[in-house]
Amino acid sequence: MTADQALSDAPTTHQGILDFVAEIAAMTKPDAVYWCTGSDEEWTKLTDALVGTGTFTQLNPSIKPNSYYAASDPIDVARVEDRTYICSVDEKDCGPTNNWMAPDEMKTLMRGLYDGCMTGRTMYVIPFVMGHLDAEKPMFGIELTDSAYVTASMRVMARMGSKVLDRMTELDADFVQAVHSVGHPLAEGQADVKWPCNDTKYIVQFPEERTIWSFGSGYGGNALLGKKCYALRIASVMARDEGWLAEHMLILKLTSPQGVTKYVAAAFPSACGKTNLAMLQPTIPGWKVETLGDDIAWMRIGEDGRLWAVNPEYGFFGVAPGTNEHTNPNAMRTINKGNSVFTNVALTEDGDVWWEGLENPPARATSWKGEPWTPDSEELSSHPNSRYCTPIKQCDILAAEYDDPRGVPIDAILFGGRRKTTVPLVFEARDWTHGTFLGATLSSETTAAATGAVGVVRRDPMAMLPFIGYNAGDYFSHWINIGKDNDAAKLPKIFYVNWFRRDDEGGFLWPGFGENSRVLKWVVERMDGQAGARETPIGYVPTPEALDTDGLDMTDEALHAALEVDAEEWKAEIPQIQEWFEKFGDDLPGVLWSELDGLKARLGV
Ligand code: SAT
Ligand code: MN
Repeated sequence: MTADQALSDAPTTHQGILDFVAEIAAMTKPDAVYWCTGSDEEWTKLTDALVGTGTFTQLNPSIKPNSYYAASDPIDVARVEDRTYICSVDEKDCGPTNNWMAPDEMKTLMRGLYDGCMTGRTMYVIPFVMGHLDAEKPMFGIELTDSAYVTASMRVMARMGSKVLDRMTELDADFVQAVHSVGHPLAEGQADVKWPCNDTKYIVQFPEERTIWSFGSGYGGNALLGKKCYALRIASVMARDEGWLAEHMLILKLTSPQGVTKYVAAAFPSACGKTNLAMLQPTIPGWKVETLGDDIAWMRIGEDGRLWAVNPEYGFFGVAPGTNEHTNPNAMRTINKGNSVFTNVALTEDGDVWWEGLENPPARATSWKGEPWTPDSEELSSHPNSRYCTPIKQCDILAAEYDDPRGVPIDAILFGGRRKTTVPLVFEARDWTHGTFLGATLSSETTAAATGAVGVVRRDPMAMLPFIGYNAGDYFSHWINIGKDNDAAKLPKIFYVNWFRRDDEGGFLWPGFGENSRVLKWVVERMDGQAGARETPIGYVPTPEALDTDGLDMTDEALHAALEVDAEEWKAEIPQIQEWFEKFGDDLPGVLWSELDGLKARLGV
């Protein structure tokens, strides 16, 4: 496709955008180029087309208005971490936790894959902004994709369309270049498949160029490039360079019965209940939670010295299985309003969706694999990483501050993982550096959000292991420096939580979900110097009396077990942490070794 053909409808004079579109169109050779406006008519056209190709099934409008069901190819259900690369100029900048290839080598390889890869398809040009369009420095991107599914999903997940493009043109703005192809060209007359993708997949970040090249997958985190690729991997590099933080964190607002408001950010690995915590419905009387975000927080030190957070996204991309009226009533209300896309769940006979853990199993349904399913079936109806994609504005408990480009000042940061043993329900770090140590050594059992074995304990620093766009050792230093360069008293207090500790029979010790409000209450009271805690080798753990257990159906024994710090279990962690730190060689900040020495000394090893 010539530049003239690619740009014939271009609604912008921004030379950088025009050059980008012309270059990628020349390489990928789509049949047509379409500039997205973000309008309702466009959504209708896209979704109609997706129904036409069989990718989408429209759900029953009287149950879920304007909503669609999709089932992916079974080889394309999650992020592919082994196919994800940070192609920094210098290999050292990618660090020991990422895959690396020299940028030129990767570009040569991918140009081979991209050559003609959009033949028979339309290339959609999606102008988007992560965060607010009227932010002091709006964070723009252009995603070029040959997937209508991705285009429709991007409209839910990010602010996009004509308004964004006009502003980019007006400002002659810099932007992140994001290229995506499903890698499934269509020869003349060749019929499309429901879920085009390719056995070969590459999810590649070029951090210095602020560029993303993705190939072969249509799945969320691999294909909606504003999300993990931009707002975490590329943004973490920008944040390092500019002195802020791009983190895998939810943001919530907590109001006490006395009307005192606190803002909490919390990092958990994918599929560990972040969305549920973000929209938690407290079980303790008088407390109120409002949400600002469920996945990503961009945090900057404000003029007042506090750490201010915004959610750069515009929608929720939540794990469906396990979501129900008990675990997340607010998510249920949000998705029931419609305007949503459901992927890899089950489709019921009345045109609704269902997944494991949802109330009222249907007598019959079609599984995510397209097979007949009944409650007696041995196979799951839904993939464990099946997702709903729904507009954040539909959430009844969205905090009004969501619309404030300055964001909210964070009072507490929680780090959490999924651990059957060792880690108590909650404890407080001694200070920012100790909190950074807790984040840097965060561990969790793996989940279905990424391909690979499930249930294996791995270190997942700040829940950012798959998302740090540079050397993780330098990332830890960056965290330490935020503490050093700012007034510690104004920075958030750091806590560590574990909702997933088990008893000897394998049952969960803590009921979780809405009851987690009791832990949030302790956190808030702790910050105000009111809540009791005992000092342990790992930090400050609530005394059983300090935790509000009024009306909670839990034995004293279970409560003690949930809060226990077992020195032997922690001693067993030490060699694992040591081994983890050794990976980073000289790049690991020395103060983290000192923190480990401190822990060892307190444990008496
Ligand atoms: O990577 S996704 O954004 O698709 C989901 C997740 O892992 O949080
Ligand atoms: Mn996530």
